[in-house]
Amino acid sequence: MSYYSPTPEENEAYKHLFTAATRGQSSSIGGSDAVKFFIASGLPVPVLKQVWGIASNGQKEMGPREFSTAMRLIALAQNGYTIDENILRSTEGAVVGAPKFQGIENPVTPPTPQVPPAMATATPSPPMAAASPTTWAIPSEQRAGYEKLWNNLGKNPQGLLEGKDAAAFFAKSGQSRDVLRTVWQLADVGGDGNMDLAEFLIGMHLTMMAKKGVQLPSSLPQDLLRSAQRHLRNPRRIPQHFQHR
Ligand SMILES: [Ca+2]
Repeated sequence: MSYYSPTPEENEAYKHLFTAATRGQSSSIGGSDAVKFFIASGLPVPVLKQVWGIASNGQKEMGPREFSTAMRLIALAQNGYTIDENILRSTEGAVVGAPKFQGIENPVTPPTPQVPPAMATATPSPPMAAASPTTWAIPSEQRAGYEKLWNNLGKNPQGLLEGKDAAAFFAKSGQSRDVLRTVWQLADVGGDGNMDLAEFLIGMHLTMMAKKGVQLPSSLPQDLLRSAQRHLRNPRRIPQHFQHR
């Protein structure tokens, strides 16, 4: 069974699309109606068949949950991902927004690109640009979200997130190249081009703050560094220079 858990924004968009697909008259949609609707995505029919195959979980009708999964798959395909059996897992956290269907207006305008689910729930963005924070320390509930993201990322044999994978991951935040460069410079404390967990936590938190409109610091705040090191289960992963603080 494979299901996608949409972010709140995606959920709104998917619900709207479900209503559009069923004309609000049914709590499920059958294969032929679904394909008729899916066609408006502009994707090739073989891709749509794959979408149906994965999302329907072998059922003849799709309820909202299966439909949401289909919407995720279509959005991924529209963003250039190749749909396969493992696509939901391999794209966990990927930011693609809601799928687009010709002739169907999406009432929810999700910020494009959206943030990965864990980032989205970690902190609600305030409507206005935030002032400089009084502390850069990572609140524990946000930290838990960041760690979850970390756990889902592929690592090299040393347990490190490689630079190119980190770059691809942080690019999904939708932040500008300049911001991402600053995040990387501050977060790769060890300067080895890879990220350990502590460095990842720093990178995540800086990215979240930048998303909230906070100006990033020019050097790494000590309270951020300290909070990233705290509660590490495997302190041996911390680069040596961390241990002097
Ligand atoms: Ca590093």
